[in-house]
Amino acid sequence: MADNKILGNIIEKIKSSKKSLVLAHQNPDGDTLGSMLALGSLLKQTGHLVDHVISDPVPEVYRFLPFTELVKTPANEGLQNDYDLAFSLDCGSAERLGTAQKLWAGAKTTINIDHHISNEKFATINWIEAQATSTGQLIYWLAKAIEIKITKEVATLLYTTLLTDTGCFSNSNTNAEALSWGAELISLGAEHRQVYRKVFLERPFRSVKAFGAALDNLSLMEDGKLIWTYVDKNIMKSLSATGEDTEDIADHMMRTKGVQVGVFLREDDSETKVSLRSNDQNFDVSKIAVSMGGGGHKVAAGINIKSPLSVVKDLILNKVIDELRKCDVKGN
Ligand SMILES: [Mn+2]
Repeated sequence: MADNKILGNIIEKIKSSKKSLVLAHQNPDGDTLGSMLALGSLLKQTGHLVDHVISDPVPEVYRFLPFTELVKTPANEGLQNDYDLAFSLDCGSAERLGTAQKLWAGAKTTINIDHHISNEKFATINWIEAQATSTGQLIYWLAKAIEIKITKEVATLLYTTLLTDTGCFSNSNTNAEALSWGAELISLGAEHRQVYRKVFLERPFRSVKAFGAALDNLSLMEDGKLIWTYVDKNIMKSLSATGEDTEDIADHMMRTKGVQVGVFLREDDSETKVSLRSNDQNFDVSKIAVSMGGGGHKVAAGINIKSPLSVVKDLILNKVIDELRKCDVKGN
């Protein structure tokens, strides 16, 4: 459960303030976005004037969510930097706020709400709950504690944070508490079928076609332990596809039975984006990514390399094969 002392401080600040800024992280995902929009709505119910700001535009798959039309970029001329409170949602560090950092730093009080244990505690008040399923769960606890009615729209936003951070109730965040919280949100009117369809199923035609191209190019190496594929710049151009259109490919190819590591390459005019995946906790793809100037987690990492696909392909596959063979020698 929530840290009641910190939660009490936040509620006190909300009650004694009038103007708030709510911020999500760069390249927003369902948790940061859902938490930020839900908090914005709750603050408005308490009488606050609220600005919603993100460094990057809202991804197309999330534009069906309530209140996304309120989101502005930091360059928006209507923003006056005179906030009583600035809230950062689901960001591990101030850098994750991107170009919104200036607005954040200008607020009288900054409040950092997150569930990542690695959070850098960069605010006046830091509310970090590592056991929470999503940052959205902290917003739910806040709404309960401050006794604000959770509307159907807020329930839908919070359900989105839950569904995305549990990988549709499938990853290690999925437990009895996550499911019972989901049940509460549905009883509060969360549009659960729409969230699932929009975020996880429905894609533009160009995205489905790019997916097809990637499936067509799939190859196995190293006795089926390594899988890799690509979408080159000609295909991307002919489909008018963007990076968002190829986001599902890396995870999808990892469904292949027997596969330990996966590499997905997407080429554009100036660079090649590498996505690495691992099905094996002992094979840490973030190490490979970091060694080549990228970053990420054990099981999912990425690198952007300013070279054409033909060059990056050999570079990355050789590196992964090296690591796989080392891993085999160690007996993993
Ligand atoms: Mn999260």
